[in-house]
Amino acid sequence: MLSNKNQIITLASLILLTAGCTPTTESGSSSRISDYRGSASITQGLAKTLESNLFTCENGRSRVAGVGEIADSQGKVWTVPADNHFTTAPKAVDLYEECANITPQSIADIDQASIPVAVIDADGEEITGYIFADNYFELYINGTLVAVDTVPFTPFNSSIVKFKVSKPYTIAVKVIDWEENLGLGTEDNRGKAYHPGDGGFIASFSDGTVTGSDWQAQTFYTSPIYDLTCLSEVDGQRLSETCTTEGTDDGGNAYAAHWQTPNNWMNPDFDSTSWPQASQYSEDEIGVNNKKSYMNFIDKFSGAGASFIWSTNVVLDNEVLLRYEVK
Ligand SMILES: [Ca+2]
Ligand SMILES: [Ca+2]
Ligand SMILES: [Ca+2]
Repeated sequence: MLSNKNQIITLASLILLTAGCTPTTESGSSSRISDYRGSASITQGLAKTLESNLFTCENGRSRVAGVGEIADSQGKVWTVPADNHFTTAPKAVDLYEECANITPQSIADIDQASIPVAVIDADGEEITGYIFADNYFELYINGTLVAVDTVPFTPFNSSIVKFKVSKPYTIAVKVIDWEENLGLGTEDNRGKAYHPGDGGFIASFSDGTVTGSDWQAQTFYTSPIYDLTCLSEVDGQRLSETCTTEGTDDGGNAYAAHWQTPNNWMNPDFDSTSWPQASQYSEDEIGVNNKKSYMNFIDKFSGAGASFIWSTNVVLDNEVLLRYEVK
């Protein structure tokens, strides 16, 4: 019976090939996992929910920020949107967080002297950082997890951190563009059930350090992908520039590309020479002009000379690791 069935499938494929057609997968995608030749592990479809929601807004609306897992064809299990320390790590202090009723008009309204200081080096310089992430960040200084974002998904918030460290020092940041449809890289937005959200990260520090294209950015999770042939890799860059970023109402069978994060990626001695330089994005591209959590403190962001950064694809790359050495 089985061999007959296989013969029928082979025959059907031959007929399609003869007719000039390529057999498609059940999802209608024009590629199969077995045809993919890149370095990523590929998963397809919705992840299993492990944590239904990490954050509830006490004062307003927030998108559900869940965590899930999904296995690839080798059986390796991937956490989506990414492994994170939201429930266990020290939280950054909010500059602006409407769920907590923290809505100052400007930096002048912030009592900066009261911000706790994370001590990396007791005899180091005390440095203040101002951070806005779409959607979530985890900040490491010299390998120590100093603070994580208080809001994993939405509403958009902004943060202030203080740490004491001696130069040179390494800033390493995990940023996550969160997702509602776990494993699919999408959210219900703009009239589409599977709309790919976008990311973006900007920060300035009181020692003059700002985000820009001299930072490094590498992606570890890219989704949604509907045609695996749009993924490519050049000189360490994990590219998806020809992949569609359009929303759809039929995104349940999307593919996702995953790469293992190195254990020591946040440490000063981690060799990140193969990582690409960060890509810069404008405020218009990230869409912050209606976000008070950004605009009320704009002099600490673009006004301080910082630029929005991400990997090469601010829409499809959902887990990105950033590194920068302050000399
Ligand atoms: Ca956030
Ligand atoms: Ca995205
Ligand atoms: Ca987002």
